[in-house]
Order: sequence, then structure tokens, then C-alpha cells
Amino acid sequence: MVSLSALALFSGLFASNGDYNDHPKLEPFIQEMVQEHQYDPKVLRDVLSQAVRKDSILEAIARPAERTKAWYEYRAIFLKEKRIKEGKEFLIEYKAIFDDVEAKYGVPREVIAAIIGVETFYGRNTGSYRVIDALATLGFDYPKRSLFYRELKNYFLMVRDNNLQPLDIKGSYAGAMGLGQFIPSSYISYAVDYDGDGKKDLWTNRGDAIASVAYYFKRYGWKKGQPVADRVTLNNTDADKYANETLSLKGSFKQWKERGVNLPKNRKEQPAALFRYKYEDSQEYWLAYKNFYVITRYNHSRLYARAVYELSQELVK
Ligand SMILES: [Ca+2]
Repeated sequence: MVSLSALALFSGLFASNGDYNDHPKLEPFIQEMVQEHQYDPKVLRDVLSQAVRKDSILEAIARPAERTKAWYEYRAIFLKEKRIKEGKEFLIEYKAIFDDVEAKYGVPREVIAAIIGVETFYGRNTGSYRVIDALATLGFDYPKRSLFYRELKNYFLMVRDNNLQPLDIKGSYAGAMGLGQFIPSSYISYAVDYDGDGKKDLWTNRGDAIASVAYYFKRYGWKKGQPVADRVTLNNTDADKYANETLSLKGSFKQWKERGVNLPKNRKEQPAALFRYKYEDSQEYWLAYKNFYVITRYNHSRLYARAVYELSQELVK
């Protein structure tokens, strides 16, 4: 059996200043970037030679809360008094920005604040990993690497096109950055320079970060003034089998009624999905609409979307 200290010594002997100098995927990556994006290979080699493989990242990505926790456990993480209180303060402190952004993008301030609250506790925990380490580790050494390999490419495009320093940027273990935890492709597509200073600063600039989350929601089709979800009951236990089938809005009101859902009163006909949420000794059913689906575009999880929605409701109580 090889001890951990022997492994550390081994990697210390063979890595000069980083772990990717001799990685078999390094040269193909560089060649693709040169061919696809006319990227300067010297920059890629220089930056990637300083990337460090983080085993803690490979361990963290294997157990995300969305997959390992029941709703009542997941909910307890995000619907805490402290997160609600600080969210209300966040809305007050940046009221002028929220007034402006809400009017411009049509996305309610409490939804934007809830996203930032769930993602980073209103900017307090934006991540302590170097993004280059996170994306090199996941893009080169994670078995399900294709998304991260693409994001590593996008990261290099993002830093080149925005004059950012690739070795300095910090983020989550998955390479998500700033108050709203944007991955590089999201930064490229949805980051906004709200204050017009020529930089899209999602790490420290509240206006840029808040407007970028709003723009993300607008682009994914947020419907201003429309509902997110309603709690419902079932009049037929068979209906349960249609719950949690997919995040897509696969049924009409007529179909959900036929399957045994007691439809909410005074709600106009619209496509919907049915979700089941487990508590310790019970469960709830929710009928979710387009705006709920838009929240799942931020993180593909019915637990995530409901936590964001519930937190948003608490912020305006
Ligand atoms: Ca800016």
C-alpha cells in the first residue's frame, strides 16, 4: 500500500511548477485552441504549466447536494434565518441598482437576490479555488470531463477577450465565478457591464453581477408578472407516477387534471410540470410553470429551483 506522503513526494518530484506539463491531453488541447480560435500557444503553455491538479475538487464534484439530499435536507441549507435577513439587507443596500435592473430586464429583484443568496450568500462565498486549477483538473482528469474541457476552452477565450489574468481568477470547485457563479460560457454569453466602466466584473461589482443574473434570466425566457409554481393536491394516487419525470413542462392543465391533479384556482391554462418534494414524514406536490423552468436553466435541479423560489418569497415578506 502506498502512503499519502509517498504519493505527495512522487507528484512533487515529477511536477515542476504545475501538474499538467506532461499531461497527455495538454498538446491536443493546445492544438485545438490554435486551430479553432487562433489562440497563442505560448500563452496556453505558460498558463497551463502553472495549473495544479486538486484532488479535493474531484472529491467534491462526486457528491453535489442536489443529488445526495432529500428536499427537506436541501431546503434546510438555504432557507435559514440568516440568509433571509441578509437577503433583505442586500435588497435595501443595492435598491437603486435593483430598481433599474428590474425595469430593464423584467426579472423580479427578489429572484435575482435569491439566486445570489443561494449561490454565494450575497457575495460572501464566491469560491477560493483558482479557476485555472478547477477547470484543468476537471477538464483533463475527471471521468465525465467533456463539459469542463469545453469550459476550459471558454475560460481562455473569456480571459483573452476581456483582458483578465488567467492565473488570478478565483471561483468554485467547478469553475463557477463571482456573485452569481457564472461558468465561462455563461460569462461570455450573459455577463453585463452595467456601470459602463469597460469591465464585466462579476466578482466585486454589484451592478455588473446583479444585471448579469437578470440578463441570464431574460435570455432564458423569464415571463414578467407570470407565476412560478403552485402547491397542489392529488385526487388520485396514480398521478404520483407523473411527478419528477422531467424538468420540461410536458403537460397541459387539461392533462394534469385527467391524471388526478386538483388544479389551482384562478390560474390560467399553461404548460406545467408536476414535482414531488419529500419531507421527513410527508410529501408535497407542486405544479411548476415556465418561470420555474427558467430557474432550472441556472442549475438543472427541481430542488434548486424551489429553494430559489422559496427564498425569493421570504425576501419580500
Ligand atoms: Ca462594469
